[in-house]
Amino acid sequence: MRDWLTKIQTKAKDLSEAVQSNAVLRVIGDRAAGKTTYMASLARWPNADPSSPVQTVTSINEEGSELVTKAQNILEQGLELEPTRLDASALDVKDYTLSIALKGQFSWKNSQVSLSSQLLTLNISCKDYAGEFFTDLLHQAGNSQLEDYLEDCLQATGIMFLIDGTTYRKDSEYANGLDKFLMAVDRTEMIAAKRRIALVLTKCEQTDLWVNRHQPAYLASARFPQVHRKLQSWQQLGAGNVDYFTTSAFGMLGTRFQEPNSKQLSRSRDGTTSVLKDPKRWRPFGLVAPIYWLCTGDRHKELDKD
Ligand SMILES: Nc1nc2c(ncn2[C@@H]2O[C@H](COP(=O)(O)OP(=O)(O)OP(=O)(O)O)[C@@H](O)[C@H]2O)c(=O)[nH]1
Ligand SMILES: [Mg+2]
Repeated sequence: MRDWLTKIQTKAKDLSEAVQSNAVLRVIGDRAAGKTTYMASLARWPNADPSSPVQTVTSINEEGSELVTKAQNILEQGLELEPTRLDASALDVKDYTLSIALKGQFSWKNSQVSLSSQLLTLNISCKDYAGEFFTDLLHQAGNSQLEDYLEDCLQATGIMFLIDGTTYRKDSEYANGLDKFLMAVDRTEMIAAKRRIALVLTKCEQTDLWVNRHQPAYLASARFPQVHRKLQSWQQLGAGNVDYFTTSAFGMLGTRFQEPNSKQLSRSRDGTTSVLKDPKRWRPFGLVAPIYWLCTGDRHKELDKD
């Protein structure tokens, strides 16, 4: 018995020496792709599922706390966040610092406690640009504000490229924007070896996306073939790594018969705008999987099941 207790205590000590992984991220994407809503939902982390590998999401700086307040005062009141403004200089863009704690996993083997994965904390600082930054890439060259943004973006080790999954008609526009972005990325040598780009399809509680949410690479290649091709060839050139994810900041309602927890305000070529249908039962999915991959380079099986 004593022996057994000592083993547990030693493991608990190992656990307290948690592994930390830090990353500097940037979120890019078209107007209304869902970038700010994604960040606000992550910071708020509403109605956490007790079986989720995520233990807590904590705001570390004031900007992060402001996001939580926005989630409570706007999203949870059934309203939309306002579009992010481009007037700030790249250095003044809000930098949200969050800490995401993942649970360690125990397993029992031959009456010994072993840790299959250690407690891990992902510390991220993440800037969420206005969508105009991305659309301007398409139309303007040599604009000094745009150059500043690009320069700032390249300080990051990880880029999250968010696309509203319902905007498949804009595939070629996105591919062009991405082309310009990747050209700028390739111009710099900085930390190139470690650069990762996560393509994240948002609003995947929409039925047509929801059915394929567990095949993100397939969904990206089917819906956004030009974007997918561009990213794949960038990866093949050895310039960096790419992976694909599906998410919804709003999530689903119900357990057996599920329906989107979103009330549509508009749907057009430019995408879908919505608000939460039932804010009390708000539970997003797929928010942490891309961040985990951007931080570690590995996919997290449990987070992918979300
Ligand atoms: N259905 C649905 N709508 C969403 C989701 N996430 C965001 N939206 C809606 O998409 C619209 C745009 O969301 P924002 O988060 O403001 O988009 P953004 O990318 O920050 O846009 P800019 O700041 O203008 O670049 C709003 O109507 C949101 O409520 C989601 O997961 N599902
Ligand atoms: Mg925004």
